[in-house]
Amino acid sequence: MSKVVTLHEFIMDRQADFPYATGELSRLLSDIAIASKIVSKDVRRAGLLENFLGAQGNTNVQGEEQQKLDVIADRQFINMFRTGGEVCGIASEENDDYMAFDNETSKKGKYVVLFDPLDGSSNIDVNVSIGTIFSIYRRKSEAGTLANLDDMLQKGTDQVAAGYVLYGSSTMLVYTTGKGVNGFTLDPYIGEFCLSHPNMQMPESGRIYAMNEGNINICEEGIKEYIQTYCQQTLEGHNRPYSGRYIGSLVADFHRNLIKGGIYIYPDTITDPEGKLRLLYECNPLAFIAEQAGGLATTGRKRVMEIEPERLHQRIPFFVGSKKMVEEAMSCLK
Ligand code: AHM
Ligand code: MG
Repeated sequence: MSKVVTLHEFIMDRQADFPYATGELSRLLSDIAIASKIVSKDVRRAGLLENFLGAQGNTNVQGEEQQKLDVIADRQFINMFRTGGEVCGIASEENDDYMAFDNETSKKGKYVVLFDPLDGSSNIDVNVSIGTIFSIYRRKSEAGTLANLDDMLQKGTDQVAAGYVLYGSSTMLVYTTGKGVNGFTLDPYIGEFCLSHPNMQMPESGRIYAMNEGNINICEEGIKEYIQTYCQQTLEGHNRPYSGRYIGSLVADFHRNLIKGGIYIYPDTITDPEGKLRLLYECNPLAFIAEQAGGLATTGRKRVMEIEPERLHQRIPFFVGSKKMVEEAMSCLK
């Protein structure tokens, strides 16, 4: 039997990859793991607890209805970041503006975190996989001062680390620091994330496409062309063996495609001319992981990680997954 490697051990071992590391990033990743264990516990028991399921009764800055668990997860992560000492400020999909932590320890923190506390909100109440997505940057402002907007609006290529936690049939944490992608499964009996998916590689091509096809008539023609030409069966035969699989939780659709090969598409539409997904909280972190695993992430025209962000809640069209499939989809766009 091979030795069990816990996330904590793994993070400590990998710290040696960065000769000047002071341990702060390691501590931050460990804090994220702890917060996500608490959120995982809440997600697992939500149906049994009062005030955990259903709508919170207000909308977020993007006009979307917040769920109670969105808010619970958001508070849990913010609390961890505020008290951890490594983070000087955060921006979350659930909050209108970024937060600069004003306690003296946090002001010295080197990092900012941008995150979506609970992705796949529409699946919370129906016991379908949801997740947390996070992205870590080194601050640009001087240590000891308050974090500012420029710290938050950095390009994806500046990410120091990124990852997600999937609250699925098991809870998994997948992350990268730019040296490959590794996945850890939460062992509920010992309460530890253990290395289960070392050095994850996204297959170069796959057989799964994920898109909300209810939007097909309000997308540009190239999307329809891609789906019809590359993904769907023809009457004549079974020459295009793709399967449509759309969970409606980006993090779960992405995770499946990372393992099995596939493409996820959320293009711009007539009703959402910029697309739906958020550059900073969803697209950049998953783009970093996709690229580190050999996949691609584009807007259909441009590499996601090279976009210069203009606004915190900026949305973009998103094509992510197996390299060959994303290239095929892009070739259909004029
Ligand atoms: P959320 O962060 O509010 O949950 O929104 C993002 C989600 C993605 O997880 C998912 O892929 C997509 O929105 C689903 O949108 P739609 O219902 O329009 O297909
Ligand atoms: Mg989301």
